[in-house]
Amino acid sequence: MKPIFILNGPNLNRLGKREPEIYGYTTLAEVEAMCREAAGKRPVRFHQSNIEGEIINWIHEAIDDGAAGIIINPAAFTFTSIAILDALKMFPSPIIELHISNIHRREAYYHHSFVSKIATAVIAGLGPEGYATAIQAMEKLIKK
Ligand code: CA2
Repeated sequence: MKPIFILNGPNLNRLGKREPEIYGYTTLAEVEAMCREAAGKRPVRFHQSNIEGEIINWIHEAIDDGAAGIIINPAAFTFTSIAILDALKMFPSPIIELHISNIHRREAYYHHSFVSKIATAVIAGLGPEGYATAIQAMEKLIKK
């Protein structure tokens, strides 16, 4: 069974330790465990980096390994990175852009996503549980 990649951008390694009123108390390790449980038999490659190039390299890996889908929370790179957008354009299978918070309720600089230009679907505002929702939605997209 082909894997899904779950990619997380800068500062998300600090999840659960800062601004819990926005992001909740769940840590990224707990999010990863939740994802593996939600995915069942589907292999999950779960990564986080504060470095843009590492995220791009994992997107290339997903392309080369024929991944079934990518769920990506690009964090601040959402609003800045044409390089991540370009890498995602080369991925032929479903892409879900995910945000823990509802970025559209926040400051204006969180409103324009480059990644949304290529994403199959966008999930925002469901808190850390949004990752499990994204995995369920991804399975449906893969079966289409
Ligand atoms: O809501 C999200 O998932 C975000 O992608 C998180 C990003 C933010 O730049 C996006 O606008 C929305 C950044 C997360 C900041 O990292 C934190 C980590 C732990 C606790 C608080 C913030």
